[in-house]
Amino acid sequence: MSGASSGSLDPKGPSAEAIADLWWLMLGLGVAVFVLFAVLLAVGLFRRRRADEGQPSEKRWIVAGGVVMPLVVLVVVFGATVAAMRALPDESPPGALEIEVIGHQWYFEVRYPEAGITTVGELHLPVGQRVEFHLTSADVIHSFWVPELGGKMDMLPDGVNVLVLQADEPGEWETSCAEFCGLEHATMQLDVVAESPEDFAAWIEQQG
Ligand SMILES: [Cu+2]
Repeated sequence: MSGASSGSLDPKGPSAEAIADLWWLMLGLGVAVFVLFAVLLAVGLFRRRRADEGQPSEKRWIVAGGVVMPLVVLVVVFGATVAAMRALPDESPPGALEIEVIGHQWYFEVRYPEAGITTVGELHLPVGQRVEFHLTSADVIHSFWVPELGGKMDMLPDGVNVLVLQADEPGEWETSCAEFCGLEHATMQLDVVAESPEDFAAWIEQQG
């Protein structure tokens, strides 16, 4: 199950990959700005002020470091965020597999309407295809999140939220409810199994 190589920084599908790329970009920019300012601060602290130094250059530093640079960084992050959002699939092709996931206090109910199968605490999906998840809740608000595949999305008692996810390679991941939903929230877990379409079909048959 979840080991050293799992989580949202070990993406196994296109949605998670777009989000992870964005995360690395933001980390890189943050580190670059931090290092730059740490160096400038050190230089400023240890340098002797020359007697003939005037005020104008200080103003330039404030405009460059306090206005221009944040503006550039924010515009880059905004652009990358919009691009990542566009990369997330929000609809699935006609005939795509539909899986209903219903949050309960405190377990996940998983239904495969086409096959007429219901499981609890275990979710199987075939790799290499977009799957349409219909998320809802039987009681309070829960949240569905498989970090390796992307997401997360609320499971609401008064409606159905649709999330389209795809797994690019087989794997098994353990995840849990991502929204505090009562005393046993921490025990509300979901085992996710991504497998080849053949294995998935065999599993469906076995369940039926
Ligand atoms: Cu919950």
